[in-house]
Amino acid sequence: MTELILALDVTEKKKALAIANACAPHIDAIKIGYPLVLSCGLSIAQELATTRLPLIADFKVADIPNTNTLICEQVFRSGFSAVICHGFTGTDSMKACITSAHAHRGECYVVAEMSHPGGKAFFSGGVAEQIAADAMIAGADGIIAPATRPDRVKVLRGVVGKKKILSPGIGVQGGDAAAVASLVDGIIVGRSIYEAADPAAAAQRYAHLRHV
Ligand code: NUP
Repeated sequence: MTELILALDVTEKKKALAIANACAPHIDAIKIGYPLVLSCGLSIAQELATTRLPLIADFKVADIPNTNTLICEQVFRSGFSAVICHGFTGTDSMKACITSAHAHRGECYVVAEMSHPGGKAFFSGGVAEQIAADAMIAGADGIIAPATRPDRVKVLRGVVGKKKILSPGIGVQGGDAAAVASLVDGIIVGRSIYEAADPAAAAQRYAHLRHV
């Protein structure tokens, strides 16, 4: 089953809560990043608890192990159920996030390759494969791989096997949800839903991909 994950990158609390609640019946999780947390605070996680959906903290944590632990402890104490970290920092830094996640019965996803055009500059030449392999060794629950490059998702699937792949880059970034949904465990959609005139209807339009 492929989950539909809403990337809630809006910065106005009222709007964020309204969109989340309207979309909730059609989605499986909400991903929150710096835009919303920096404008509303970590307490937004508690306010979104009414949706009863898992909340993923997309902080792309990328520091030394001790700092990563301190960051992740705040994330999980705030009510998030998963965190996204970077992998180029090495297995010790990744492990700090993974250990913190698992101590809180949460999950940790590692960015293997980014979806934007510039993502090709450094996440190339075998780097993404190595990050994905290291993430598996470190015990990550899954990776982030680009919906904008389904061929790369297929390659990275070969590295992570049955572990989860969550995939952003659909819609505004050019990725085709239908082309990638069957390859991954979760599609991440932001602007195509939250910028729509009717976000709930937009989410519903992706909902048929939830069970492919
Ligand atoms: O490689 C990545 N690409 C990406 O777009 C890794 C990410 N975490 N994201 C995030 O996914 C990005 O920060 C945004 O929150 C979401 C995609 O949003 P949109 O392009 O659908 O609006």
